[in-house]
Amino acid sequence: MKSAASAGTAVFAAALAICPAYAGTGQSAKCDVHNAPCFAVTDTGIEVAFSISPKPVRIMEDLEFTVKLSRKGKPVTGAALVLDLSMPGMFMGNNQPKLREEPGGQYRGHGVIPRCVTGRKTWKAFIAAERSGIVEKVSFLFEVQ
Ligand SMILES: [Cu+2]
Repeated sequence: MKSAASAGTAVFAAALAICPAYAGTGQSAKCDVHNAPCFAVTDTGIEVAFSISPKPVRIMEDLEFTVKLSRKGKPVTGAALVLDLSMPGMFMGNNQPKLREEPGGQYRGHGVIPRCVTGRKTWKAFIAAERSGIVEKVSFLFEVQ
């Protein structure tokens, strides 16, 4: 592997090795939200880092959701974000924590992941970022505790 151009790139590359990148095929990247941010790259090269805290991530707790957008390591600002939390194959109500933009291409908000009556723990985070009329989409699958 070539040496990374910057520390940021190195961190991103290392994270990709843990969490496979979403390749724009309509599949969700699996992600271990309890240990590290989820990473994906959109078709147009926007890097998306998604994290939930506090960790481990538990249902029925006030959670903070953070999405960080960058391109080649530089912050992507001014995007309108939608974060949609759902369970694959099951309607769990509308779970869309509102994310507010902060400096550095970071978008943050709060919400609660509800309890599932079946006891299942797999959730999907769908993120759409709209900027200048272009919508970038990624999604991640993760397990809650
Ligand atoms: Cu459910």
